[in-house]
Amino acid sequence: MKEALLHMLTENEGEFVSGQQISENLNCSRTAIWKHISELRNAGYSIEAVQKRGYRLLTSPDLVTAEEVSLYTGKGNFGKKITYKTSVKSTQEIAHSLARDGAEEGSIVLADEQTGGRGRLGRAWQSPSGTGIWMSLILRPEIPLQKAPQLTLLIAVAASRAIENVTGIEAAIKWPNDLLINGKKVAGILTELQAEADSIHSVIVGIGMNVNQEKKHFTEEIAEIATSLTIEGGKTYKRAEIVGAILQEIESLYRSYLDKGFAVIKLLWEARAYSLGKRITARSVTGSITGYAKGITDEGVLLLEDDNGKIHSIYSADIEFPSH
Ligand code: BTX
Repeated sequence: MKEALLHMLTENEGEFVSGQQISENLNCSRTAIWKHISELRNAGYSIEAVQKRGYRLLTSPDLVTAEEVSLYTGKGNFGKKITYKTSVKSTQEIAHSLARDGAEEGSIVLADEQTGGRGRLGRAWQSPSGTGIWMSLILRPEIPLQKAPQLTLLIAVAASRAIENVTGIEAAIKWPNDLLINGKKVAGILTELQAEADSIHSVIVGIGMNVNQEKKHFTEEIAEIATSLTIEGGKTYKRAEIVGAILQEIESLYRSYLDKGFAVIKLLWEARAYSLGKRITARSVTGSITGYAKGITDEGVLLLEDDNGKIHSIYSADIEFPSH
């Protein structure tokens, strides 16, 4: 109801919508409307109320609540089910539990703040309140287990396209899961599976994106390596709009991927790849290899040629750029 009311006010932003129109459209009493208007105002929406004219939305806050995000999700199915929390340890945990309980594909979990946001290999992901997008998306692809890494690349392409659509800024992809602007990390992707033997029950895709942070918001630990859309674009952005764009891009690439396979995604990925052709060091738990990044395989595996001309397949690693 609150969501439908916000939709009406947003569609007519700057114009008055009469109480009668609202109560007819939403089939509710004047008292109920007033209650929801008060709630929206408390959440930061500036809504003018004038007798005999009705309600007019003047400005809306930068929120990633279900009602705000639903304004931007378009006609697709992704983002139809939104779980929003003000503060959580990690949206991944909630999404895992929803997926185990049978949540449908395209359901998302969003939080304004994460107190224990996680990256790969148990690393921490800084997710302060009011600044970024901290989101987990549930997918249920019918693909073999070994193809799951392709999804990380697909998500990276989709997130990079979404950034470009909304802000005009180009973000490059550093294999496998970082989005970089001017060499600094603006977003990270964490793909986790619920699977058994060789079948996937669900894929929980975690996306962390720095949107409105200023340099001073980053801790010393990441100040030199991290950036945000605001730092790069010189203005603030509506997080909900970017969430909507990410979901629409993911859904369209995902449908094409399930239909036609990885080839198209691979081309799109390569066009945005930051590390291809560069000298890199791939560091993993088993050791590190330095050489030239030659490309990715149809499975999404990184190919690295060492100084003896030997090609290594890298399934999982952190990529660094050696200074010599
Ligand atoms: P990653 O392991 O590739 O990156 C983690 C590393 O990135 C950290 O060790 C730190 O150096 C750096 N880092 C930490 N926070 C930030 C930040 N805000 N911006 C830039 N660099 C940072 C990347 O893992 C995957 C991150 C996924 C995060 C999402 S948020 C929603 C979902 N919930 C959750 O707990 N994780 C995912």
